[in-house]
This record gives sequence, C-alpha cells and structure tokens, in this order.
Amino acid sequence: MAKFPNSPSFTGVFEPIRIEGDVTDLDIEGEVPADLDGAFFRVQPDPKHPPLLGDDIAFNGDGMIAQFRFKDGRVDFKQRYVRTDKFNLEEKAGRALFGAYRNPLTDDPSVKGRYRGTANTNAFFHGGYLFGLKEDSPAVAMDANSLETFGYHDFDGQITSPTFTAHPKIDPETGDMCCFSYASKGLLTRDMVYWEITPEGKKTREVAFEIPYYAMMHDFGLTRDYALFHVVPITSSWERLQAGLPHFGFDTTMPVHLVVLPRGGDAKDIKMFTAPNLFASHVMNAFNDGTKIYFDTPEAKNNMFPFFPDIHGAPFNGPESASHLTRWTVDMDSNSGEFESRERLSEFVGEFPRMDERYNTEAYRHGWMLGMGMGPGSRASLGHVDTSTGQAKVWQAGANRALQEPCFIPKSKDAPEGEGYIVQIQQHQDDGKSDLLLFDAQHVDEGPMAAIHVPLRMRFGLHGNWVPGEELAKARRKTTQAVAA
Ligand code: V55
Ligand code: FE
Repeated sequence: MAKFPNSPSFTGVFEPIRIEGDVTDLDIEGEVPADLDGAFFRVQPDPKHPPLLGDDIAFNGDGMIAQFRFKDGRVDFKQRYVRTDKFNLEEKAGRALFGAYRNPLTDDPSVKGRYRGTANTNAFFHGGYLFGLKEDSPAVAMDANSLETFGYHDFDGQITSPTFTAHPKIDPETGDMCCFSYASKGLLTRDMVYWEITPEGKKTREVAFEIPYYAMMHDFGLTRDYALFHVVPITSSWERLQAGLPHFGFDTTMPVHLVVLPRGGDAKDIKMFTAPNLFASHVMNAFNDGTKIYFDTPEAKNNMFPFFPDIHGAPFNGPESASHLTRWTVDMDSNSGEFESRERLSEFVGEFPRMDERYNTEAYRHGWMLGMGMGPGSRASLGHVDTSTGQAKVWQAGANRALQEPCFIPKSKDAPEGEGYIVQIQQHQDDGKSDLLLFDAQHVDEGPMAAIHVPLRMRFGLHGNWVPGEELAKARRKTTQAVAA
C-alpha cells in the first residue's frame, strides 16, 4: 500500500500524478495552424513509489514523458513512464529500492551496482530514437511514436561511459549529435568524454579529458569549432554522501572555469579560462568568430538550487539567485587564462533559455526564456529576448498559473531565424488542469494564439523538444504496427 509523505515535495502541485494514458483530439481554445505537423515531447519527474528514505527532492522523480502530436490542426496527447532499469526493478518489487538523489550508499542492497537513472531531465530525438535522459546514467532509447522503451542504449557498443548528458546538441550543419558525459569513470570522478554521433548512429569523435574539480556538468556550449564546458562549483564529495547530505552543494569560495575543446583537436589542445565565483547552468547558444568565442548563459550571482544548499551553511539567497542572459567572451589566442568579458545581454530575469536551434553554433538574434517571478505575488512569464538590442517582449501568466520551459518550432524548414511558434506548458495551481500554450514566437507579448487544454494535472517539468512529422515517420518502432496514412 503506497503512502506518500505529507511533505512539500509530494503535496499540492508536487503531488505525484502517475497516470499513463492517451487523449485523442484535445480541446483547443483558439487556433492551431493546420500545417503544423510534428510532436512536442517533454518530461516531468513523477515518483512512481513513495520514497525509500521518507522524503525526496523533485529532481529524483521517475521520468514521465508527454507527447503532443500536432497534425491537421488537431493535437493528440500521450504520456508514458520511461522504463528505466530503476523503474523496472522497483515495479517488480512493488516499492522504491533506490534512495537519495545520486547517493548509491542509500540504496537497498538488492540494486547495488545498477543504473540509478530516472530519465527525468530531457526527451531528445536523434537518429530515429527518442532518448529519455538523466545525466547520471546512459541514455534510454524509446519509440518516439508509441513512447515504448527499448532500454539503455550504448550506440552499438561505441559508448561505454556509465553516464550520458541530458543536454546533447545537434550540429545543424551535419545533423550530428554532439554530446558528453561527466563522472565518466565513476561517481564523483573529474573525468569527462566528448562525442559526436552521426544521424546513422556512427561515433565520429571521442575526446576524454579531466576538469579541475568535480561539478554538476549539466549543459554545455557548442560552436562551429569548439565545445565549451563551464565548470561551476555545484560540487560534491564522498564525505557528503557518507554524511547523507544532498549530493550537490554550492561553494561560493571556488572559481568558475570555461574549458574549451577544439572540436577537431584532442585533450592536449584544451584551453581553460577562469572567472570569479558565479552561478550558471543552462546555455542559450554559443558561437565563434575565429579564435573569439561567445557563450550565452543565464548567469546569477549565487546558487539557484535551494535543495543543493550552500556548502558553507549560508541560507538560500533569493534575490541573488536571479539570472540574466549574459555573454561570456574568451579568446583562444589569449594566454591570460581569464575571460575577456562578461556582458549582460538583457535585464529580463529568467532561466530555461531556448533559441531557434537551426542557428545553434552560429551568431543568432532570438532567444526565449522562462521568466522567474521574484517576490510575493509575482507571476510566471515568457520572455522573448532580442540579443541584438537587449529588448524583451514579455507575456505574464495569470494568478495561480505556473509556466515551464519554452520550446521553439520553426514555421517551416527554411523560415528565417525566429519565425515560428513557441510551445509552453501552463500548470493550473488551483483546478488540477493544464494547457499547452502556443505563441507566435516573436509576439509573445500578445498572448497565446491557442491554449490546448490537457484534462489533467501536469507536474513540474524539465526539458522538451519539437520533432517534425517527417522525422517521426522514419523513427524506430518497437512494435510493428499499421501506420495511419
Ligand atoms: C537539473 C535537473 C536534474 C538534474 C540535474 O538543472 C540538473 C537541472 C531533473 O534533474 O539531475
Ligand atoms: Fe537542464
């Protein structure tokens, strides 16, 4: 008999949902363009079982992937758990067997040595597979059409690391998936590996290297010529795990590094640049002009994760967790070892940065972020940031509405940069319903052109991506089935 705790992580909007199912032809308020053909995938942590240790953090829930399939002006909905090894083992046992977030010392002995991944951080499509991703474990391959799970995926033995990033990027020029792992030689190790994988699944690059200290290497930057890894002191140690502290803590006394790997080079070609202490997690985009490298990230003065507390015991500092899109510049020709500059691009306060990914690795203009309401009574918002002017267009959600990460959809394959739509989940915090909102990407301030109603509660979610219909038609299928014409 399940008994979920009566704690903030499991009550109110954090109450687990655990519903898998299908809703055909969602109720739509407004208009969905009839030529929009594809699917929006996104993932939410949604604990299947009451936590082994009595309570848990939101980042440790089992990955539940939602698919919104757009075609002929209508939208079908489907959501399924990712069948990770953890999910399967716990389902068989009928209870939780894995303990605290990234602390195997807290697990039931029966699962020692097993992958602990929850696949709760990204739903990412490449080479015909939908991948459910959690950065502490390998990628989990899924059928993008049915949301059935194939299982852990080692790319035909080409990737042997026990971990795989939740933030791969596609090089728009080649279609290659550029990706990495950290803690590549085991928990808490400073080892990383960078890979490039073709759409046919062939590994074309692999570089192993080390970072100066163990850190949460959550996202990275990719330019035409470089892969960029920002080392920010969200760090850990065996002492923390043995003491039962949260895996990560933020250390305000440690420097930040940008590790630059030339994509054509090897570990010996890496250059590292150092900046004073700051907080940065996600990357909007990066690009280079010769040896000059630009890296755009929402930067905050201090920690943004209250559940990964200050290592020296300082209380969480709300105002200092506000982040602004900031451009870091480094020059590979310089031997100063320091950043050339850190320039704030916009006054909009937000995180979860996304852009028109056809312009990934290149100079770009349009970005979108989830606005962070700071202070009581503040509302969630969606911001469109023009990186050339710093101007932001903002739409504010209503009271009792939470928003999630925006995702850009190009209007057509060859539409100009930023011409298209934004989709974004809206959670109702008062009536147990949700919407997928659809905006004209460059006029978000005019409000959504459509609200696609989801007749159930969606939980706090992480990342999502759009997959065009023509890609879905070619996607790998787990079950042979008739495909609707
Ligand atoms: C993030 C989310 C995670 C995680 C590490 O920054 C970083 C987001 C949902 O899990 O494990
Ligand atoms: Fe992320």
